[in-house]
Amino acid sequence: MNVAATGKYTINTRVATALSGAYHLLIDGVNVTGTVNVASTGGWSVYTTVSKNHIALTAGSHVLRYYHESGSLNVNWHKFIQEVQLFKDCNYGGTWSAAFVAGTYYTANIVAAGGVNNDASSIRIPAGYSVVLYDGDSLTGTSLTLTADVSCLTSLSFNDKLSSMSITSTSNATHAAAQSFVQAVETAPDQAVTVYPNPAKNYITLQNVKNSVIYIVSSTGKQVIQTTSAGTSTTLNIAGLSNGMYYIKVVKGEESVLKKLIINK
Ligand SMILES: [Ca+2]
Repeated sequence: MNVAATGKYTINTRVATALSGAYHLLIDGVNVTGTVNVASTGGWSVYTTVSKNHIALTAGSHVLRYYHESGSLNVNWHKFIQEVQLFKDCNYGGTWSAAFVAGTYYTANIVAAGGVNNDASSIRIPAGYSVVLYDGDSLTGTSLTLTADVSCLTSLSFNDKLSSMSITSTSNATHAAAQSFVQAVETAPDQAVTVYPNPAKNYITLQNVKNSVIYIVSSTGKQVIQTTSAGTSTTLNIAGLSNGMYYIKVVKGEESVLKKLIINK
């Protein structure tokens, strides 16, 4: 994946399971989420969003890996949302910084997040947020509304004054820039063809594949299965395939859909 801007990120992962499962995410080989346990969501296509906050990412190219620990999960997509970040010094530096998702933060909350009262001098505000700073605790006193980065709060007469703040996410759409850089990692969420379970062990079921040709290709590009489905749904035996990442290509007429498949036995 390509990270547009250095910062702290919330990673939202869309998952569904009729059973339960556990996974973690690795970035450049480092487990950044810890074990994430998912209880039954009520069905293989009943999706819920799991959020992991304050993941540090630097600008540039990184390798994101999904590691399936146990159970069975359908994983639909990962979405990265950059968080608001306070810094001790101007120009986003200093001996402390603290990251925040949308919400209300009194002095105690800012301190709990790693910040210091009356000490912030710069703030990162990604597109899609509105932040109101207050010089008193509990959203009191002089306030300042911001919607973009400020490299030095001295310029707005708010240096070393912040004691509480309110962060509002103004639009999911404006987080698209953060989301777009992972679109190659997972398949699009709304394609009609569905595959479950995914990650899988010995069998997978594909739905909405009437009159389609189905190919399974290894991550190195080797075709390992080819079959034709006459019915709307088909179940394939994949017991002979070893663990790893595969692509499922479903071709119907002139349309084709590519889905990622993880095999983990
Ligand atoms: Ca300061």
